[in-house]
Amino acid sequence: MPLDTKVFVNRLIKEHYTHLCVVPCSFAKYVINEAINNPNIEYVPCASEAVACSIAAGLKMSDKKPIVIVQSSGVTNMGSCITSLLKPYGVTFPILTSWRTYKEGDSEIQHQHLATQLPSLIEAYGYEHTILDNENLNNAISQVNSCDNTNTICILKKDSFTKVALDEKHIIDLSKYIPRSKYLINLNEKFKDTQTLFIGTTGNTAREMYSFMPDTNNFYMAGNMGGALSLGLGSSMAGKKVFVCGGDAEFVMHMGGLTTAGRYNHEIDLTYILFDNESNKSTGGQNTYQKHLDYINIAKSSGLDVFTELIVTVEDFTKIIDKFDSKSGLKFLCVKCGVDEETPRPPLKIVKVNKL
Ligand SMILES: Cc1ncc(C[n+]2csc(CCOP(=O)(O)OP(=O)(O)O)c2C)c(N)n1
Repeated sequence: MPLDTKVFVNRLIKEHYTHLCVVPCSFAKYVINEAINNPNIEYVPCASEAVACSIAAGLKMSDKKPIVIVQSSGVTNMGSCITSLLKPYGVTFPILTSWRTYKEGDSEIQHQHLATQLPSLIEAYGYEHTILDNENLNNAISQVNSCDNTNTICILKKDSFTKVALDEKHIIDLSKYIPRSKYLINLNEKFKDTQTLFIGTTGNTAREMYSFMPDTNNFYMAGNMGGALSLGLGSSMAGKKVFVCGGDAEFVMHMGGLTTAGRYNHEIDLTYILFDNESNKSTGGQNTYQKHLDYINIAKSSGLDVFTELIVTVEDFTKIIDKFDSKSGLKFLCVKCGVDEETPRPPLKIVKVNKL
């Protein structure tokens, strides 16, 4: 029996927890929905797990009671914060991580290593782990409380929480935007059977490329979230013509990569297409809450050659892709897109290539 999510979150509130610092994982989707719905705990969407951990440390050191929720793949990102801030300064708060399992053919390649090694990673950080009791609420709450005072990371198993839908007011309406598939089909037409390399970022971007760009030269980066631009930079420095198709959550995860890439503006041929659907589509569609960001100006001030208008039509998309295709440099365009139906993951044998 999964834990009743609303009761679980309300018990956390009763225990005076104040903030949930989160990078979404589908395993924690319903806790995240409840945290967004519930006005008595603050949902803090974070660009990366490193960011989540540092914000939580700042909150805890300032007498608040934060909880961090992340995916196992992101525990790696927290390594520096854990080993060089939390441990030496004796800062503790509950860190809840999903534990993504791995089944050949059924799971993403990014989860293979930690599917067995997550406990060893936690141990290497000098922490212990406990698996959240998803059958007994009182036990679960006391486990979270114990993580608040000790170096213990709490692991969440799949299906630990009952379903909670987002309240209507938090649901994003993207119906006025053209779905991403239409833009990808357009790229497929233009670049089919060419050597131009398309890198798709983790999440639904790469998945949809597999369905809608069958004839282009694609690399599906199902993992290393936030690293796609830098992967593309390396490849373009080696002489390849590269397009990176990214999502808005992936774009910000390691945004420092932009500043490095910008330095090589005049030496490479790389175009970053940001597909902004305002959400983490692949982990449950949570809002990224990034309306405060001006992606185009962020890219511009990092030294990229940007198309200054937000793209909302396939006609404009085609024009600007043609223009960017005909000149080299480090180029950036931002497409506001709607949401397609879920598409299948590319099969492992297609993903698992180590050459671009
Ligand atoms: C380091 C790390 N943290 C979290 C995740 C879980 N995760 C996978 S995809 C994704 C969101 C992707 O959203 P976006 O980049 O906007 O693309 P979309 O799926 O919306 O197209 C998240 C949070 C992950 N794979 N790796």
